[in-house]
Amino acid sequence: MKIGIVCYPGYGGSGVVAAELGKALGQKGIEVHFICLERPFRLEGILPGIYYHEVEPVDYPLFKFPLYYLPLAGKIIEVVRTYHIDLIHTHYAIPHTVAALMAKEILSSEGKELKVITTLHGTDVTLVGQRRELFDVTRWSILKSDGVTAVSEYLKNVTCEIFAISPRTIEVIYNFVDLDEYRPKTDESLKEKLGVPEKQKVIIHISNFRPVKRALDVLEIFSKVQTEVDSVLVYVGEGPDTGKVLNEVQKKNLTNKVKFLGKMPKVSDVLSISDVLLITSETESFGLVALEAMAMEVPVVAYRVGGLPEVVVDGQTGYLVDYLDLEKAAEAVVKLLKEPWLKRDFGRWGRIRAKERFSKEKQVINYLNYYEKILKGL
Ligand code: GMT
Repeated sequence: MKIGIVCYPGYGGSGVVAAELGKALGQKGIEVHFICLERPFRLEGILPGIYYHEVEPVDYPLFKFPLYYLPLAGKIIEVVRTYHIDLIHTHYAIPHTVAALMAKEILSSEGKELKVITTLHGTDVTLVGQRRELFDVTRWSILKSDGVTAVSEYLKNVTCEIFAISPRTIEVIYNFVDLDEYRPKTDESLKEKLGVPEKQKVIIHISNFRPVKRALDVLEIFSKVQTEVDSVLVYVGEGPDTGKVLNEVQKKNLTNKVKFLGKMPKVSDVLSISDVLLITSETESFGLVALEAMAMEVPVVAYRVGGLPEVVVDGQTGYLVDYLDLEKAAEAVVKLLKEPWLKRDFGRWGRIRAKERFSKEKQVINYLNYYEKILKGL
């Protein structure tokens, strides 16, 4: 089997899932061709079975913005023709699936049958796809794909509801974590490197700081927590709301208790010294970072939204509180920080759950089976 993967290469869950899936398929002897704007940040070095093809946006004085979607379709055609690819797997519907479907149509006129599978990741349905100008295009791309997967039951249901796409079936294939890479480890020097005293507890938030992540809520919750427990807040990632958070940290006089580490390609080191992961998203189709934390035995405190209840078990691997209930979220964090046995217990259950339901091995096999089904036209 030869496949093409189209994804956003930057800091985001969909790119991480696409890159990790591609690497795992390559290790199984499948030829995988990534077709992206840049090399995905998780695809470092020489990897078995992995090829990378760069899409060059086309600029011309007449255009207001460089074109991406059409050169992407052109690149897909070129790669499919050259390497005899059977299937394109797009991550994030817009505009990737639309470009792949255009390539499929063009190639069919020369007798080449190309299958297109779309994996919906979340905001392509819940935010971007709902914009009036993109709604019909997103719906069409879902209906015309040969196969569609969603990363949670929540996302499958919300997609069917929003786009009224029955009888189109959507397969749920959960996101996954590499349990060898994300495993608990003790390296005391990491805390020291961050300038955090050994006895101080660490609360961590990892995101792209888009408005949907509500990164300011994290600070509100932390400002309550730190009055009760000696702790620091570590922010990992960067994005549109970083400036707002920086300002608010200064206003609250918390500069010596809040650290900004910026973007990091791998978060396992920083998770290994964390006591609680805090997620305050308005919606989250899955919450890959919650799974990564659980795999590392770090309990999660989050709002009960989207697909998070499918990942985090309330009262067992973390606490889920009502949306915007900052008070309850702070109480939950304090409880976990004050009772080390509880944190340990939740952590262990988190890793067990990650292993049982969201292991890389299991989900990669699910993708492979789905590819075979679609290639056979079933
Ligand atoms: O908003 C993000 O965090 C980025 C976005 C993406 O497409 O990269 O994340 C979505 O896909 C991830 C991987 O499947 C999921 O774990 C995230 O929950 C989802 N984000 C949202 O639904 C907000």
